[in-house]
This record gives sequence, C-alpha cells and structure tokens, in this order.
Amino acid sequence: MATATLTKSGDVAVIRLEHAPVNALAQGVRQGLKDGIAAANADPTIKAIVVTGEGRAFSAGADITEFRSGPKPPGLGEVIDGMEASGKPVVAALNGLALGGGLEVALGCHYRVATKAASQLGLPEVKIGILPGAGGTQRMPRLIGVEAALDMIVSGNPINAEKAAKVGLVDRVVEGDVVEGAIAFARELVAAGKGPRPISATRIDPASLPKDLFDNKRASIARHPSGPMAAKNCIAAVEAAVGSDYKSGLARERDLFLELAGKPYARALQYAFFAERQVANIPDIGKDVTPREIKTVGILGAGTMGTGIALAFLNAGLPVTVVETNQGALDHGAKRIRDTIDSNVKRGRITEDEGARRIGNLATGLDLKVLTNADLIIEAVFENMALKKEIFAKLDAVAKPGAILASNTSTLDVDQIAAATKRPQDVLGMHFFSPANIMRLLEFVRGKATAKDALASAMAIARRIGKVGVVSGVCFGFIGNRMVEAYLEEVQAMMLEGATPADIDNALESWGLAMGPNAMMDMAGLDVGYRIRQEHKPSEERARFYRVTDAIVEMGRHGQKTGAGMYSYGADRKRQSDPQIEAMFAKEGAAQGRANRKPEAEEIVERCLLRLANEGAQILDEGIALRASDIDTIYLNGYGFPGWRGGPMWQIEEMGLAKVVEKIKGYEARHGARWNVAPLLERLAASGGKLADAGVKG
Ligand code: 3H9
Repeated sequence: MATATLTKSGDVAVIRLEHAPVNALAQGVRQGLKDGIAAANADPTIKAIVVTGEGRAFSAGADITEFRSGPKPPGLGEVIDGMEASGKPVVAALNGLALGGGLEVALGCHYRVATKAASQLGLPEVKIGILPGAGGTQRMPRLIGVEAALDMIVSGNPINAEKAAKVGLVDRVVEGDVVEGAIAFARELVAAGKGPRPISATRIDPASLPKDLFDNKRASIARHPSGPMAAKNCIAAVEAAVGSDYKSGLARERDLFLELAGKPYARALQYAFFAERQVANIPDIGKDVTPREIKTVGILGAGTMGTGIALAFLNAGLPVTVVETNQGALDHGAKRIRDTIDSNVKRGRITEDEGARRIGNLATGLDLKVLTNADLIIEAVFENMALKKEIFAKLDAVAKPGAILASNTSTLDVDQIAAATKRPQDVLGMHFFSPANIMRLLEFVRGKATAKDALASAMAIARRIGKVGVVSGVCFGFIGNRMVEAYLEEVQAMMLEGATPADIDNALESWGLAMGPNAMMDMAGLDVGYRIRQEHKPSEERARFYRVTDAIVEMGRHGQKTGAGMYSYGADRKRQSDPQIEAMFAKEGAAQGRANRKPEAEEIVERCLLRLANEGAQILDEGIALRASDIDTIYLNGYGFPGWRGGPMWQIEEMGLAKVVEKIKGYEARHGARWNVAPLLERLAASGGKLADAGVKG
C-alpha cells in the first residue's frame, strides 16, 4: 500500500515513505507525507522531524505509472514546498536510493544525512524524457552550485553518498543505522538552536558563473540520448534558477516540464523503461522454477566475441576459462582480455586490486577437458552449423551433468545444435552483441527442448552481468537479425534506386539512429553477411539486391577492418563517401531497371522503419517474440535505436495501424512481394486492436 507513516522517537517525529518496492511517490505517499508534516508541527512534544523510506530505497521518485492517468492531488511540488515551510527542522535520512522526485523530497528537507551504502542519489528525469518538476531544478543548483547541478540534471546520472557529501548535497554520511544517525543529527541541531534551513530562500548570483556556461552546455547535447527536447529544457530550467527568486524560477520549471510531459519522446522513453522490465516475465517460468547455480563459466573461442563475452563475466566477478584450438589464437585472445582490464585500471574506472582480481579469475586451455567443472559453457566460434554440431557433441562428452550449454550463434537453428547432444534440455542460445562486454542486449534462444530452469538460470546470470536478456524462439536470425535482414534488403533496394550509402545513413542518423546501416555493416564486417549468404542461399530477388555488396566484398573491401567497404576510411577511421562504390550501385541499378526515382530522406526512414516493423509483426504472430515491447527492447539495446523513438513497434503503433497497413500496401503496389503486409497488422488494423495487446499478457 502507498502511504507514509509517522512514529515518534522521543522528541523527534519519524515519517516513513512506504510503497514497495522502491517507495514511488504515489498519491497515498504524498498525502501521508503532507499529513505527517502537519501532525508533527501540531505536536508540541516534537522538536524535529526525520523523513526516511521503508526498505531498500528512500524513494525512486514520482510514480511513473501515474503519468498516464495524470496525478491526483496533492501534487508533489506542493507537498515538498509545504514541508520546506515547516517551522521545525526536517532532516532526510537517506537509507538507500533517492531518485527524481525522491531526491526532490530530500532537497525540500532542511538537512540530509545519508547511509554510506546509498549509491544512487540523482535526478534521472531526463532519461524518461522530462525534467525534475518538483523544484529540483531550482533547489539543486542553489545547494551544490550551478555547474554540478547542470551535470547531474542534464546527464541524469546519480552519484553515491560519498560524492554527495563532497559536493554538499548531504550534510553527513553515517555507517550504521541511518535513521538513528539522522535522529542524533536532528537533536544536535535543536541543541545548537539551529532551525529550518530552506534551500529555496537562497539566491544565485549570476556574476558567480563562468561565461557561456549555459551556451556551452547547450552545444554539448546535440545527440543527447533523450532526444532533442528534454535536455534542452533541463538546461533552461536550471538557467531560470539563476538570479531569480524561487517562485518565479519554479513557475518557469513548471512551464518547461509541461512542454515535455505526455509528449511523444517522453512517452516513448517511459514505455521503454517499462518494456525493459517486462522482458523478464516469461509466462510459464514463475517463481516456482529454481535457477541452477552458476559459479564458473567456460567459453569456447577467443575471437572478438569470445573475449568480449569473457570480459562481461570477469567484470561481474565470475571465474572464466577460455578455450581455443591453437596456442597463438588463445594467447592473442587472453592478451586482449588483459589489455582491456589494464586499460580500465589506467583510466581509473576500476582499482588496481579489482583489475588484478579480474585477471586472476581468467584461466585458459587448449583442451575442452578444462571445462569439466564449468556450470555454464558458451560456444563462440565461427558461424557454421557443421562446426557447431561437432563442438556440442564434444561438449556433451566432457561437461558435467546439469551444466548449461549455450551457443552464441546469431542465426542458426538451436534445435539442430541441441540435437547433437544427448541433453537438449540443457542447450540454448545466448546471442551476445558486439562488443559483448559493452552492449547491454542478450538474446536468449529457447529451443524446443530447453528446460525451464536452464532458461531461468541464463536469465538470472544475464541480470548479474548487467545485460537485458530477451527471449526468442527458434528461427533464422531470431528476432533482431531476422528483422535486420528485411531492413538491409530495403537499404540495398534503395541504393539501387539511386540513394547513395551516405544518403541512407545520414537520413537515419538525423532521425536518431546511432549508426546508419552502411556504417554498421562496415563496422561489423561486410564479409559476415556475405558468408551467411553463401551458406544460406537467398532468394533470387534478394541475391539481385546484394549483387553490388557481394562484389564489394569480393574486391577485398570488408569494411573498417580493411580500410574500405561501403565507404573509404582514412587514418582517423572517419568514413568518406567513395565515388567508385556509388557508381557501382548506379550502374547495377540502371541494369536492373530500378534507378528511376531516388528516395528522399523521409521515404528512406519510412521504408526502413516499416520493413523492420512489418517483419517484427510477423515474428510476433509466429510466437517467436512474446510481446511487441520485447522486440523494441531488442532494438533499443542492441541495434542503436534511439530510446526517445520507442522502437520500431512503438513507432507503428503511434502512427496508427490502419495507416501503417495502407502505407505498406502502397509500397507493395510499387515494389512487389517483399512488401507483403504481415497478417497480424491487417487483423489488428481491421479490428482496431493494438500491438500492445497482441502476444502474451503480462
Ligand atoms: C519524477 O520523479 C518526476 C518528478 O521530478 C516530478 C513530478 C511532478 N515509478 O527497476 P527495477 C518499479 S520521475 C513507478 O526492476 P532495480 C519498476 O517498474 C521518476 N514504478 O529494480 C519495477 O516494477 P516491477 C524519476 C517504479 O532495483 C520495480 O519498481 N525516477 C519506479 O533494478 C523495481 O524496479 C526514475 O526515473 C517509479 N519511479 O532498480 C527512477 N521506479 O517489479 C526509475 C521503479 O513491477 N527507476 N519502479 O517490474 C529506476 O531507475 C529503477 O527502477 C531503480 C531500481 C534504480 C529505482
């Protein structure tokens, strides 16, 4: 239940925010806090007030689920202003994370005491497309200075208690019980005759700020992950705190907040927040399924993927054994792992001790037998079915009973791989994205026979190594790469129609994608797709689309690693358009009779988006993906899709499915069968249904 309760500890009132699991400030909590402050002020035996949170959090801020329906009174800002006006000193006891409105509550208190363990104190509103709207943009710069406040509010990144003490956000850090510490602090205040200390009463002198501070900040947010609006308004709100009185600054904060709240970018980011939390919900895997314990990890293959995966586990404190078939490759891979850890130490990201611990957790070997004790073994070798089958048969012979055997395949049939063993129940796909130690996405491929506890274990370990794991069924390319196939095919088609590689990439990057498809292929290696097309012969039409790209690979232009691919690359690794490549597409486009209308930027974006989402809808209909929001989570975390655009499925839902179907049919009329509309979209458009209601519930 959402509430705030008041208890007394002698002459100090303790108000506790209660709303499991993270004390989001729902209506009941706001009302409880307001009532608690009023009651404590009315009680003559009370000299000071402590505000704290129940459980692991002080508060994670406003209740985001309320944003859809609109908040009910009392408003958070009103409650905080009322609390700050208390005649008795109010001390926040920060018992754990304090984020967004939660930290704004703490800023409305007159003093702040934090437990040393509080690692997340911040104003992350920008990450969900809004700004701190309960006085945070006005109080934070008054308390810790404008520059530090701008950094926190514009990045949305939290700081820990120690840093918070350094910048003056908290007055005292305590090791023991923080509520006891705050009560003691409050009594010291009373004994010293110190009363309320409202932050809002102070004023920021504009002359104290570096010249061009705000302009420089504005210049730094051109590609902010929250899109073009939220960070800009955050800066403007902080700017409004300078030189003005609190009330007028607050009014400006409100206006800037209302410009963002409920608008498309904010809704998309909030949808993405919940989508990411939804992926762990697998209908037939409830709390009754106990994951197997994973204490040690084996990795087969010391190439780019294998070493990246090894780093992901080492960074999370797990011992890893890497196996290769030849000493040179093994040494090279192990060196790459050690170098990465060393560079993290040099850059101050981790301590020397931590670096040494991670390197100490790495073992290597040339024989599969060294993996006999591993609880999880991940194969990360060349993408070839025969090879993978051979390896899994060998693993079957050496792995201990109950070990989970995972393949990092990005396309292949996990059921076939599992069939090479006598324990298909222990086999699944764990598809990491490169660089595997950095990218957050992990696609789990659930085979026909994969045991529930094997999948649950993989999901648990993914959380431990900081990944967002999304479950996919078995099909060629799974969710992410199957959709990419459709998308890249359309890109090839548009280049034959006259768009240059740079036209395509610039259009999509201006729209928000981190990297256009041609730059992405050059980075991943054009030879990767080429090899896949060699192994799985594409349809005749698709082969025609790829004729130029295949010729580029055959010229030895494999992308960045060979200094040339779709683009040329100088020593600075910056891409440069290459007239030779553009001419090849133009010539082939003319030969195929396609080069009669060059698509403009808007059409480029629309066709890419619709091909992605149409394939996504088909994947959803086949039950390969559990929900449309799972598909979006994949695109946001593994394919550089911007969070403020929500994902391809969110985009077409926003467009309206009837309109989407009409558009797809228009493209089908122009371009033929590759544009066949997914039956699910047609059904939903006809019934007025939504993608959000397709797939599994919950
Ligand atoms: C704000 O404050 C606006 C104000 O400035 C002004 C207003 C006028 N609301 O992530 P977890 C749920 S905006 C509702 O799995 P963790 C979450 O959905 C807010 N629900 O755990 C999940 O539910 P379920 C600014 C919330 O330990 C459960 O709690 N604050 C909220 O990995 C556990 O969450 C933020 O943006 C919320 N605010 O991470 C903070 N927060 O179990 C957003 C969490 O049903 N939250 N839930 O799936 C976070 O960053 C992380 O959830 C947190 C915990 C770090 C708190």
